[in-house]
Amino acid sequence: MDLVLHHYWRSSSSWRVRWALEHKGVAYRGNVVDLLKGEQGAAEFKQSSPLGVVPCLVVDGRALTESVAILEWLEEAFPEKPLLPKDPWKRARVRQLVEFVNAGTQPLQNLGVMRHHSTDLEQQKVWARHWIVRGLAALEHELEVVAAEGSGGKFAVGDELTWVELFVTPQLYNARRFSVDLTQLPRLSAVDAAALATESGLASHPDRFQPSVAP
Ligand SMILES: N[C@@H](CCC(=O)N[C@@H](CS)C(=O)NCC(=O)O)C(=O)O
Repeated sequence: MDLVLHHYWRSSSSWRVRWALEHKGVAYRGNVVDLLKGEQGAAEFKQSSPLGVVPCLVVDGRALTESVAILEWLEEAFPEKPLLPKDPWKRARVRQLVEFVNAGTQPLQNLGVMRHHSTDLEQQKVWARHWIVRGLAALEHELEVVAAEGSGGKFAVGDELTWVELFVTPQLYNARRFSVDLTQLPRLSAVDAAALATESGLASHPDRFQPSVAP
């Protein structure tokens, strides 16, 4: 199977997919789409990713976008080292927390949305911070609910890495870029620390793909 991942080093949605591929030990070739240069808007790239966003995983010539759909496919095509718990209720919790980031936070602070909101860089940051603070507060609250019902553990849901960390840690990485105060988020911070201590978390980290340090 031939896998090509179109991604960008600092894109949080790209990190989710790099992380899942690393965790499962699935080999892929990477292709950088430079978001700051506007390469995501190129007509050729939009044939594969009509919204002009990364990530885009091309599987034997077939392009798949949307990180949740990609992670679902990876889970089914490569069931070894699962990133979803077995228990149906815990799986539902994972999907719920993922959507807090995927639908409720990241789309509101995406590059294209920030630029549409304002051309002023400071105004863009104020906008992004607002939605990130809102999303992270909701996540922190819900992690408490998950722990209280007995679904918690070393990671957000249970003692194994799940999709939650693949969404939460990149979102916290964004939060730091936008100077969001994380001191009131102890549960999220603990989940983040545990996630960043995993091999796959480090191997897929944006720092490793930064153009100046990338091999
Ligand atoms: N829901 C999409 C989000 C993709 C997305 O927003 N990607 C961002 C980077 S994290 C992007 O490519 N932005 C380019 C732009 O806004 O111009 C997914 O989960 O894959």
